[in-house]
Amino acid sequence: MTSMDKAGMAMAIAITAIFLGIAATMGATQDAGPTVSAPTVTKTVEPEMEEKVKPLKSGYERATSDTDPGVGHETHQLAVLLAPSDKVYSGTLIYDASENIQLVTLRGPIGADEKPAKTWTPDGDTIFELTFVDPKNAKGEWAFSGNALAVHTMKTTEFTVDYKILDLTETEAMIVEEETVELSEEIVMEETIPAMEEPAGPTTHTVDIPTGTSVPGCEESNACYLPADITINAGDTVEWINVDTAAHTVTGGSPADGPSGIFDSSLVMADAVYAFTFNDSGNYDYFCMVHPWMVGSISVN
Ligand SMILES: [Cu+2]
Repeated sequence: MTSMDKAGMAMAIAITAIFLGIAATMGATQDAGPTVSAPTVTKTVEPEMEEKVKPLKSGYERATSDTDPGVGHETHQLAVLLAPSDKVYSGTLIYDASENIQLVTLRGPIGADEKPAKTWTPDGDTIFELTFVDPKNAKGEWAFSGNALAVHTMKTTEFTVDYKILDLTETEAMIVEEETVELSEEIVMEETIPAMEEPAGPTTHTVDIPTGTSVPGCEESNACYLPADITINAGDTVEWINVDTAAHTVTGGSPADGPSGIFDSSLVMADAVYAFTFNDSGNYDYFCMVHPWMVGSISVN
């Protein structure tokens, strides 16, 4: 039992006692009949057991996280709720986790010519488009669509999530021309489900600072920031997540010309996040002051 439940129960008992007290008083003043004494309310205090595992509510399933198999996500935890499939799932996820979680869907594998804002790969070759929503809560619901569904934390410690999936549909992935139609239909469907979604206005884009970037090598595949080059709209925010164990910076400018002064994270420690909102359109190069081979760019429409 949570302390919340206990508080609620104590309050219910207190209210009942007050009510019975009033009833007894009224009975006494109205007909001066026999005094009704309120029954003694006894509450059995349950022994304080450390309930580490809460009971699973009916209709829910429980999943436990494991190390995120994604490249560059080794310090994260992931619980896969719907395993990657060639079918497109959609539905509403109801979740109740042991800590704040992020919500993830994958779409793919995608073609090499596609350049989505955020990707996830188990092996460096098979690339999925990643949709990553951080509602900053442990409990809620999410209307999702994708080839896989998972929940995630940026921690190394295991979490559990109780969940159920409402209105789950599975549709065959179609050839590319038809898939466009398929996806737009799903978007319409999602809009009819009131749920926590990324708002239609300015959005937040996530860029990882991957592990191992403190030694040269990532620049060969333009992977020192992931993705290194993204296009956003004016007013959007970019969040850089340092997935690496080393500290890095996100500094506007270039190693050749030095800092532009437009934005500078200063040192972003392991697992820390730096965010900057780009209000003006233009091209913004940036680099890491500590590791000058690390470069990226933000193109703001
Ligand atoms: Cu760096």
